[in-house]
Amino acid sequence: MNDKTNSLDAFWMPFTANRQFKAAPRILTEAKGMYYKADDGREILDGTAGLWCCNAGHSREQITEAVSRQIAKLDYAPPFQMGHPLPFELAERLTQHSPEGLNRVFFTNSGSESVDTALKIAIAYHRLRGQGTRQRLVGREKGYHGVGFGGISVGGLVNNRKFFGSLLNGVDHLPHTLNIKANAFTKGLPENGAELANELENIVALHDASCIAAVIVEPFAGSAGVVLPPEGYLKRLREICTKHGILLIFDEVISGYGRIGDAFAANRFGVKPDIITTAKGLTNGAIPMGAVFVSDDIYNTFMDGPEGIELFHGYTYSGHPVAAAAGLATLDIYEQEGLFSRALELESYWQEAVHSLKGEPNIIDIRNIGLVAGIEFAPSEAGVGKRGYEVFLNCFEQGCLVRATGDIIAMSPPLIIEKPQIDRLVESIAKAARAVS
Ligand code: PXG
Repeated sequence: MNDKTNSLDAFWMPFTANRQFKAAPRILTEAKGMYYKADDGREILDGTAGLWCCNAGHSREQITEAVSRQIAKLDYAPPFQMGHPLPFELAERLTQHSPEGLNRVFFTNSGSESVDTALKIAIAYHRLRGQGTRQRLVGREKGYHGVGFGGISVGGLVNNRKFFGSLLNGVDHLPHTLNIKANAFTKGLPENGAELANELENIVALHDASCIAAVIVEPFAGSAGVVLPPEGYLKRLREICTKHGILLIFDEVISGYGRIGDAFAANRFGVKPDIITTAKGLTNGAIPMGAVFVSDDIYNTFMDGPEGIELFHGYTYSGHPVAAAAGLATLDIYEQEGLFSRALELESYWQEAVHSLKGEPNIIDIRNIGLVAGIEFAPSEAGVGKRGYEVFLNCFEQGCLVRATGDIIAMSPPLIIEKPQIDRLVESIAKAARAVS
């Protein structure tokens, strides 16, 4: 046997430049509160809540203890034709925060599974109502809905699609809403672009509403580099969906659990979808879990169907006891510490802080909502994404973790962040912008 101890070769890292990383690795070994610790002992201020998931900060004792207790008490129970208490309790508790009427929860293990679950439920729902021709799905350019075949088909990021063949049939895409020319450096939601939702009418005109099952969008796009909905856009989308009997799915894998100052972006924007997909912040990132919220109407349609199993869908780990325990402890923290409204409390401070970067070298747009910011750099001559990556590396050297998507730096810190830490994150980007320009 070879001595492979500490070799980085075997692990094929996800969404990572493996060769580049393994030549100069960045390894995190511990985390507490707002900080990671790297393997060289440095403290790293977390500007990304891990990957948009550790909303209550890291290694929270309540979660650690709940998980430890649960794994010792009931490590696993089959979720098909059997039950255990925790997912019932968690679903009930979660629906106290979901939009009115979205009171039914299907558990998954990730955002990608939540998305595929939602798309399947939407198509099956129409079939049960005698509208089986409604099979088409509508996504949006720049959308990210995870990496399942359903998710990449409705998604709108070319690199996530182009390698993987013909994808799902019967998918259309709305235009994205990023318009830097018209909206650059807008604080909060951009004014221009609500009419882009009308494009759905053209898709309906092309296929007929009787062929369309659902529209799926992120209330704001995260992975594409923080693309916000123009004022009035989501309301318009809702109106058109309602008019044509099309289900509206909000993918809140990033926007859920307090990211923009409410438990769900749907609440903050005052627009009620028929289905909400979530994951990430559901368990504070500690244990993988996702949840799909569906309307009573959808759930009842299945319950009024033929006797027996109503939905032939589910995962071995749907509602896993340990994940559900993490979810309950996470929700306790969110509620006890008022974290669902904290992003709103900090929003204006955050907004002014990130917009103070205007004028730093090569910054062409700054976008923000809640505790989210996207800082867009002009691409360098070396190629698209190179400058963004250099800024990310420079921030990391300074002890700050931010996320680069192409030439956009995204920030989404844990909701427990304090103002001096906001200042520090912003300063690190200013310094990086000057250093790499
Ligand atoms: N939907 C949305 C809106 C997401 O943001 C997923 C689905 C998929 O979730 P899972 O748990 O299957 O990964 C996501 C994931 C980034 C980044 O850099 C964002 C995600 C994942 C990785 C990186 O913005 N979001």
